[in-house]
Amino acid sequence: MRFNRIISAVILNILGLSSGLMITGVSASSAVPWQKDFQPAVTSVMEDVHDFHDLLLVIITLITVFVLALLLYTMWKFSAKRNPVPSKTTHHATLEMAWTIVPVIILVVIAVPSFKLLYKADVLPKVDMTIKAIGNQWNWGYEYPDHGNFSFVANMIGESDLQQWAKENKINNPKRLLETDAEVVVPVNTNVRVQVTSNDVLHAWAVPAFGVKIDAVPGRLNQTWFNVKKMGTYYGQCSELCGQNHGFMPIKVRVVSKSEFAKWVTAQRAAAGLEPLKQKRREVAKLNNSPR
Ligand SMILES: [Cu+2]
Repeated sequence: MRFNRIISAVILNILGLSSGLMITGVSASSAVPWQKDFQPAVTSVMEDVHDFHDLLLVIITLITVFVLALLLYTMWKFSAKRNPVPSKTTHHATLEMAWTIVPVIILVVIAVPSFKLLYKADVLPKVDMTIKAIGNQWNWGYEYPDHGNFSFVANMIGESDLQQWAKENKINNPKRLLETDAEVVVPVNTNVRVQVTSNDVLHAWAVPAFGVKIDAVPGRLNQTWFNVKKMGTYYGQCSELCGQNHGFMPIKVRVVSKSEFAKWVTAQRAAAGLEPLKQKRREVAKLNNSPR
């Protein structure tokens, strides 16, 4: 699909819609000024979204150019000047069959990768760990049920506090309206299930670079998954109009190595007053080995 990506880049550039991101492959974890194309993909689902988008852009461009050419040709060839006596033909069986069957074929060509992608995004593979995101007016709460069920709430760093916060946490170029006081941390190359729900109204948990966007519905548990291939910090936002502070409940996910994740979990468990994981595992092993 690399070919489609290049063609799509060319088309977007001609239309003046490209930020140039995809040609240079510059990595960005959040939206950049004047960006029109997607953020770079860091999961295979989002890579497939890119591919599908590129395929569609090529198809619609070909159709648009073809229809435009037909229109121009018809306007020129059958103008009153060149064609003073119009033909009275009203039906043409072959032509009518063609303009029915060809679009059907095009739709089938589009439907196959579309359903494949829907299925891939919707059906969870074997998951390695689960996190839970809970929408609140106006922040996101998180739980780590596989790691002792510690939880935290991530609030946005307000604009007035941003520079001070960045200085204290030694962060260059903090992102306005995207930074949070607590981060979701997940390990790289791991199938992570995200369970999403809400405490009050509809919200949506979305991280564009992951190709993830799922509604947070009160009283209901939705789930999706991602497997991030590249370590880094990725940003998303609540993507369901949820009220006056809808634009101020960002999502910040830090993807780290597995060992760094284990260290983070240990620190979170300690902060929550839970015993370290290893000790607990040893106790479970002892229990399993003891005679019953
Ligand atoms: Cu919301």
